[in-house]
Amino acid sequence: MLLKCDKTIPEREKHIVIKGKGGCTSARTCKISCNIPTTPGDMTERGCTYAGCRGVVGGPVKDVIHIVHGPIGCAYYSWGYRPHLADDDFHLTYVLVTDMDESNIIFGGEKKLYQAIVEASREFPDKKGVFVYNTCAPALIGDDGRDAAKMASEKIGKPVVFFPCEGFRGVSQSQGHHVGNEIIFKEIVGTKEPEEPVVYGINLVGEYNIKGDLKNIQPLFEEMGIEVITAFTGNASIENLKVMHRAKLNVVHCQRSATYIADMMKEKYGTPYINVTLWGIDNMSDALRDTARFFGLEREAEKIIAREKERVAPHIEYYKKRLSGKKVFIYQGAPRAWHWVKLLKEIGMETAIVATTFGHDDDYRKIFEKVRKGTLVVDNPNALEIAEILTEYTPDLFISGNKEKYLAYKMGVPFVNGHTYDSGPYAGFRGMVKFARDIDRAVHSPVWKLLRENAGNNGGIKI
Ligand code: CFM
Repeated sequence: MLLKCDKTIPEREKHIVIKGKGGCTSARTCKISCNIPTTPGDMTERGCTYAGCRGVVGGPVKDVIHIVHGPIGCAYYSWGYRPHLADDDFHLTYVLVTDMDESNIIFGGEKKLYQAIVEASREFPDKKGVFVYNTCAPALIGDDGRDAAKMASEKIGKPVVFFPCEGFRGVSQSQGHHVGNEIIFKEIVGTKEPEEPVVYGINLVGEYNIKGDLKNIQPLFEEMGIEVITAFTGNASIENLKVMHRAKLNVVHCQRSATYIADMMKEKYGTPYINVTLWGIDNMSDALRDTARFFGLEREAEKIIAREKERVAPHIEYYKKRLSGKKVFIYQGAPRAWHWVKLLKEIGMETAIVATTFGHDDDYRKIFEKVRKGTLVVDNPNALEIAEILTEYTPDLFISGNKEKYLAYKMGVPFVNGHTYDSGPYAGFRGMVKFARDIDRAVHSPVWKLLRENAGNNGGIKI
């Protein structure tokens, strides 16, 4: 369908679908156009390949120096917005860039990159290696950054990993996840053997420790007797990545950004993987159960699940009473949009609108499987569409990110940040209580009533 604001971009029609209309009755029959280039002129909110590689997959690695090879803006705007925490937050503290300027564009930036790597590793001698992220500018002029990285690696005696993640490579940040997975797999994984043989070891793949999610998850696996070799890449050390090929099982959480490495490990090392969701009570229980089944630790898992469920149940009940029947609009990068449909039902909420920035067919299949008839599904929405949806479809809650937050506030729509979390962490059993509390606080904030009473017509914006 075409929204009113899209009269001048009729191409948007195939990106917006209502489940239950026009032959869209099930995950099999619902078709939506996705993962294709954005129509020129459409103000997409998508990021670029570099953003997906540097900001999502490579960036969280805590003990390497991250250097951006490109203009300063590429570095600055990719720094500091995603709270992928670690016990050493070096990677979030510093932003390093070769700062390519006009003369480098004319005469080349390879020497500058070499120098930057050598200088940075002298400045931070305790770091275990260097990750270099290539941007559009050096790629377009034909810099051989890979060669500069190789020479610098010989000079400093540490690994220098070059990511060819130039922004223009893909249609969104999703391509950057792929590049990040491939380069880490090819250049780091398997370069060392663990000191002790791994027996009950897993990797949590696609778990980025947003606002400390891992502290709600990892201890539960450990309590079952399962060692987490690495979380790819939340709170990850390059040393963890080197030995991740010895894990017995990959437990894949973000299935958009990290299934690539699980597939590559399966092919090369025969490591099986399972897909899980680590948000929500039932999802988290299933994740522990499925992992336990692989190792024959079912009894241990059930004990933990029962204890945690009992602990959170009264809280969940409390919020369920307050939130039942509320209508939600979820707009996330991709997987969280489908991960969260079931979890919101646990607190009585219905998802009425779902949108993703860079979802692929498999993400939308999962969305269409989970949502009920009448749900509006939107691929790669622009700001005008979001504003129209907020006014015409009047959700009781909008779960989205910083780019949309102030639009929602101005329009008087309760909002929770699903990317970086309001309080957080939201993963695991205890995280679900925090998620519910933040939702409750947003939905029942007295500010909305005051706004309606005092702001009157509010400049024509319907609230
Ligand atoms: Fe995976 Fe993510 Fe997401 Fe993602 Fe992201 Fe993110 Fe996201 Mo923001 S890795 S795809 S590129 S779950 S940063 S931690 S919240 S858009 S839905």
